Amino acid sequence: MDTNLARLQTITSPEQDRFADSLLNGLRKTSKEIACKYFYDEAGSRLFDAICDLPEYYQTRTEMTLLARHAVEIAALMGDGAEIVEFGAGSLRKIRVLLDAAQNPRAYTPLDISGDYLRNVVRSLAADYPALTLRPLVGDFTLPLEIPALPGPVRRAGFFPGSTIGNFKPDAAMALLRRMRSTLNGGGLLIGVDLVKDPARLHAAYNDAAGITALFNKNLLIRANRELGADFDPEGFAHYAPYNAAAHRIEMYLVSLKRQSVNLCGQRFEFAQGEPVHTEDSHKYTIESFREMAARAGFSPRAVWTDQDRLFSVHWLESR
Ligand code: AVI
Repeated sequence: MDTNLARLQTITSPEQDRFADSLLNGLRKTSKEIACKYFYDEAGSRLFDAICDLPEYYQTRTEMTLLARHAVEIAALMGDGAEIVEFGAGSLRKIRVLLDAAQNPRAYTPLDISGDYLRNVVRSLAADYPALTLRPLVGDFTLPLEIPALPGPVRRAGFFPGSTIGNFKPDAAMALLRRMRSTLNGGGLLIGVDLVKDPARLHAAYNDAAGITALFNKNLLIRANRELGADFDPEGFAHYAPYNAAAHRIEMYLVSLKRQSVNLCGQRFEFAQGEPVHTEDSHKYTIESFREMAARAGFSPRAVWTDQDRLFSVHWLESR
């Protein structure tokens, strides 16, 4: 038992919605949809880690390089003795480079929707950083959440890497930034944002040759079968992820390959041949368009770092 590792705590929101309700509602719509936050059960989180290592998926390695290159400057902006709060912690790979540079961090508080996955990844972090207080929280950061305060006045620094902000429609992204700002209590936010670029490059990143993104997409159906007793045939759906240039976003779908019906929680859903089920949007920004949105959400955009090819950006936003 690592003494620096607090017990996994679940913080729920009154608005908590369940996979079953969300899926039933989404499949009842005229244009069927499944919310992308349900990608991340344990298997989905592992598939996402595999996506991050794909040659076509430039985001993760580009962001890692930016974080490593600017870690000292970032640590200074976060400040001495800050509590670092990571929203949607995932594999915790990126935080290590910041923790190595951080100035006496008071605590590291990773928040993730997948409790099983978080439990495993925080263990190895606790062993590698024995002097660091770790407070893993299971919760859905897309909903209003109260993060328990540490004793004493502690400045919070938020960390939201990976361009997860892109998975929200612009209005929802702005609302999320506003909520993060209030969670951070006056502290700043370090956020990774994928940039608008050559559509061919974007298309390749979401249609990898090894088919891992397709497995990640279809895992939603496998999860529904396992957790909710549904009878989706994952082979009866195709992964489809075009780039919508006018809306600056990748759109991801599962397209029914045949006319079929699926049973879910005592209800039957019909799928026409060729019918799409929308599963994800991944919006891309320019540096300017993202800074404008952050400003409208109540942040003062300060430093921004990008790579030579302008593939990805990392922003430091101060609370106003
Ligand atoms: C988590 N999120 C930022 C990823 C993205 O690129 O939008 C999820 C993903 N979907 C397919 N590949 C990766």
